[in-house]
Amino acid sequence: MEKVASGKILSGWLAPHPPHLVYAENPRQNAPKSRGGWETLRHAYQACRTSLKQKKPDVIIVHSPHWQTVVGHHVLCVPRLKGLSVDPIFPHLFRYEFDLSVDCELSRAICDEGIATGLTMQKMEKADFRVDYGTIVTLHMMNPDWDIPVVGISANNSPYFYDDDTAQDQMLRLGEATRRAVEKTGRRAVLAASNTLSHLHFSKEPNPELPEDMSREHIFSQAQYEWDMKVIDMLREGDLKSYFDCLPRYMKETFAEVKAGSLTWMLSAMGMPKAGAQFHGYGSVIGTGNAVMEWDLEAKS
Ligand code: 2X7
Ligand code: FE2
Repeated sequence: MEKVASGKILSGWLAPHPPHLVYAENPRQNAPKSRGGWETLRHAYQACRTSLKQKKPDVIIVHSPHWQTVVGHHVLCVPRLKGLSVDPIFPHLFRYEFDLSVDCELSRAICDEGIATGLTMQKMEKADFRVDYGTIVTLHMMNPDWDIPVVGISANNSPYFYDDDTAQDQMLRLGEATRRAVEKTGRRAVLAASNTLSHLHFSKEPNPELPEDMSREHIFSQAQYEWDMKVIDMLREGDLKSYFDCLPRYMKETFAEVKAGSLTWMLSAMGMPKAGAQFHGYGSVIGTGNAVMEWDLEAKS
């Protein structure tokens, strides 16, 4: 896809990936079947589906915590990827036949821009690569028609062995590199930060006979719930300073999955928007806290 006009990021979504959401929806691609469940989150994703139909972006770019890479940030760079993706913890809920188109020109541009800013970057060019469930669940929940090309970016774990600040700083730079790549390639892009919020969870399924038993689903602790509400409020108000100030404590006290960097990457790519995010829904999945939220960069303030 060759374009010369300056591209832009149209919107960004906090788009969590518990495999339970796909399981509950019973799409043809997923082998396990359910009686439903987790409706508040699934209904929240409906807003994203409607928005994508209206905006018709050229590409969705997703950063996933479950594609973990040790040496640098990797970017999917195979035009068509097909195969079976299985959640290693919840194989009884998620065995999904994926078939996705990758915008490789944009992938290459993100790699080049990342390298130019001093990041270690790698193009993932293995034709039979098995795409992680985080990438797939987020993309399925956003666009079950799979009719928009995608770019997937990995979560580089190594900086965290050094410290959280270094890791988050890399995500800020990766976000800026992503924005420059979108602009230079002329793409109209939608971003997805594939992150759960608070992430302490039950170590056993409350009802193994019926994983979708909603009478047994609840947040892990009141403290975790209060943290999530505080963070959601900051994001709704566009108070990113307070958010980044409390991020180290939030990550430590709730094991928040934003530690993987997806949300930091997305906020940076969007230029740290002053306008608040729109909140579409919150729900717990096996005790974790999950919110679907939207930054519509085209909305009139
Ligand atoms: O990866 C996940 C997650 N982030 C949250 C909840 C349940 C399962 O998987
Ligand atoms: Fe996760």
